Amino acid sequence: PFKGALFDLDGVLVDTAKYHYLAWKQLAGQLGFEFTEADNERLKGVSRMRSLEIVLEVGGVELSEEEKLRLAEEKNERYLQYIRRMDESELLPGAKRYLQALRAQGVKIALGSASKNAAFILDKVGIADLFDAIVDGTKVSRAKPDPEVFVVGCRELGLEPDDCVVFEDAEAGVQAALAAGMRVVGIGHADILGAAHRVVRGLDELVG
Ligand code: G16
Ligand code: MG
Repeated sequence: PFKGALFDLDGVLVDTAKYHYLAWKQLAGQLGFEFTEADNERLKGVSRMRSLEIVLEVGGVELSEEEKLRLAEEKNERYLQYIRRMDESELLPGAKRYLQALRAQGVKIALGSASKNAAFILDKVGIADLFDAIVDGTKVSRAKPDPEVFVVGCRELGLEPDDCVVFEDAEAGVQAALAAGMRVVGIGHADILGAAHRVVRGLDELVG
């Protein structure tokens, strides 16, 4: 019933949130404050620079623009140390099978992620070749809940918004998809993703 599927990365296809968390926590430690897993929830789906601002806000730290750029770079270096070790075993349950099933049905597939490391991660976990288009933080500048990432993804697939379904784990991502005029499947809990047309616990619920 749909021609295009747009997937968020972190929280839908892989759990990179745990590596973002470790990298941010180390950075906070270096600046002399605690950064908890509850604080980390605020970073999901949020861009790298905006994430840094939230982390600094948690620690009550104020820095110059130049210092912030340096710390964001440092965090990314730490994050990449975890990402370089990723392999297919880190795909979330059902992710690869669902992508393959959609392709077999002729559905076009795009990535719609805020991450600047998205293409590298898809490659590491061995699913890059299942995508017809990759739209990530290197291609778009407006963060979710702005619909830009999904609007561009849909256009790159050569489709219209009402041909597309978005798979998202973050509330801001669900809002972005709705603002783009698309149907949305929330991945996670209905208490957070209630605005989605349907909510499942994971992609494994969608494959037989
Ligand atoms: C992901 C994560 C965010 C992260 C962002 C940018 O978004 O959920 O926590 O800050 O990417 O990542 P990077 O520092 O690699 O550019 P998404 O949209 O894939 O859920
Ligand atoms: Mg996500």
